[in-house]
Amino acid sequence: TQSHATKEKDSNQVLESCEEPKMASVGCSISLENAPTLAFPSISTADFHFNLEKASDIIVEKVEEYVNKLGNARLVLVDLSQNSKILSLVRAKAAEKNIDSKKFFTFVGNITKLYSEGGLHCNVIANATNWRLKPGGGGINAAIFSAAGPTLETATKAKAESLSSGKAIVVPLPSSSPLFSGEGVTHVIHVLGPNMNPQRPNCLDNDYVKGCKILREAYSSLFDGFASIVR
Ligand code: AR6
Repeated sequence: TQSHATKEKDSNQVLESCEEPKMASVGCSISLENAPTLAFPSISTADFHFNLEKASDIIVEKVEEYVNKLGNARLVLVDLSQNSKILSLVRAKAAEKNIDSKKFFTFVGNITKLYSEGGLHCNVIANATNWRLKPGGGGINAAIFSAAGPTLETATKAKAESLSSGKAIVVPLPSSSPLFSGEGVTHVIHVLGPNMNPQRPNCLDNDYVKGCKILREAYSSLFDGFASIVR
């Protein structure tokens, strides 16, 4: 809609010109503002202590692999802070590849308020969860379960009781959830990444051969899950 497009374009959440694609010159390009969009966090790089250089390589590699398979759908890497190191690393590495900046970009904002505060419409959001698929634990998992309300927990339980690392699970969000009505989110995809934090379950003790393999699997499962919704 007009107001939607205006809101997205004028958003002050857009902090760098390369973050949110500008409208191309008139007549040259179709706007993707209402295209199916997956907003996802950098999996495992905060509470799970995964190395940022290695994670950023894997994010760019997996985005490059999937972005053209997804038609007009968009992939958006989100983080809370303008100073996010993972966003800078990914932006720099993505710029060296032939990735369409209308289909993949980074965005600064709270993943639970991308439309209401950032004007960015994302119908699907990814959650970096825990193996129990339970609310809490801090980070993005706590934020998403809390913003979505108890219906997300119920809908998640109906799909699975637990998740193994490297896997993702697609959960349709009930329309009664405030994330659905307020933000336009129709699905949450829970992803469990590799853990390098000794204080958390299943720590890989710095085994980055295993860790990188699992992180690649995690992004593949996430993007496959998104593809299954887009189709
Ligand atoms: N909006 C956007 N990005 C966010 C938000 C938010 N509201 N909150 C955090 N991030 P993390 P992990 C970014 O720690 O490393 C949980 O306790 C954050 O800056 O949430 O995979 C789970 O229960 C970082 O870039 O996930 C698991 O036990 C990214 O999201 C464990 O943490 C992921 O940070 C998973 O750890």
